[in-house]
Amino acid sequence: MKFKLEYTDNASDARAGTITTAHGEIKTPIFMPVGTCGAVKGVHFSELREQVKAQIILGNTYHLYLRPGLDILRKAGGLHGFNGWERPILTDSGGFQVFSLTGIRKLKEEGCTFQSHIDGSRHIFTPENVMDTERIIGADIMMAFDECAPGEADFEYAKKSMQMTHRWLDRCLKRFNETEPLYGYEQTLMPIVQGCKYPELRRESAKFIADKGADANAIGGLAVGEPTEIMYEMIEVVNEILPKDKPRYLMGVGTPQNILEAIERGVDMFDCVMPTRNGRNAMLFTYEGTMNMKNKKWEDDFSPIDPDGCDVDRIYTKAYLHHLFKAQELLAMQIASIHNLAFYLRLVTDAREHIIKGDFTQWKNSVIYNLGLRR
Ligand code: PRF
Repeated sequence: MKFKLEYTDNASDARAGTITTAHGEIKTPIFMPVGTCGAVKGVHFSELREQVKAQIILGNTYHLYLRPGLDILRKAGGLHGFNGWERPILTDSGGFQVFSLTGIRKLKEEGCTFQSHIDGSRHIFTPENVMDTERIIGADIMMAFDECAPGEADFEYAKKSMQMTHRWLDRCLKRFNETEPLYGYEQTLMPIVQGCKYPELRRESAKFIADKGADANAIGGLAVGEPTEIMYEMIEVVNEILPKDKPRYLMGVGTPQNILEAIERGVDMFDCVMPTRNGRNAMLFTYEGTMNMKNKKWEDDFSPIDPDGCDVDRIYTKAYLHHLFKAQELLAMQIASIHNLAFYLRLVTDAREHIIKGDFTQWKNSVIYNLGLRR
């Protein structure tokens, strides 16, 4: 994987660049739709390509390992072969899902034992077997196996957890370097900075990660319940240390506001379930803030969802979408998911254009103002 840093903003740390992978280019800043089980919920790949204009999607090691399982994935030629998505894929390592989805789990130096949320069966994830699994899934970008400590973790817990994530990273790197891609194209391993809300730990972690010289670096352990201002401060502390010539990925973030603030602080890549999950709950994101499509006020609003938006935004009216949600039609969730993902991609594409044009901060401030208008 290569990264070309093309523009840096004069007034902030915002940057625009191009990542090149075996499955094509990604223009940054970028938002990556979440396709946990190998599918972006409610959205066909044709819609992801043509309307959303997604350049890369996410898969999840935890979910794909449990179902369909490694035998099927290997036989299919990896996730690309299985689901037919031809563009880049990134896999999260399960380092977050094991901790957030499984009730009973045991964390040890060796790895993490857990019970499947599907059938209760017992499994263990170690840095080594997670690397092997991510090789089998065959994503262009494989995330390291980490512990995402709870937002409220005290300093001692946070420190021990971060140190273990660092030891796990060394084991991930060793296994990654000892193994080959299975399907004939290059994969890259992305390490993850941890350290909770403690600047001292964040600095230590960022130095440790930067020293590994990876092609790209991630910031984990944020947006887990800490105040937003603390999250922004941690991003600043970490980005001060992470190399400027490598992409930076803020995991699991966030609202349109969060994404713009993080871009301003030098983050290049994002993912979040919010556009699809909230979309399925009738919430639409727009440049004027959010809209609840179940609200009666849309009942007789026959204007398009967004005259400047993607196909679904121009084809369907607000009144019709309101009706579909009321009638619990599946199409409601599909339209809202496509709209929201297209909006998120438009947000990062617009951010990129303004970084290139040189007026990012000004644009960002006016967008943040407008995002707060409706509610
Ligand atoms: N680690 C991993 N995946 C993640 C996170 C993390 O810390 C987060 C935290 N926001 C989201 N997804 N592996």
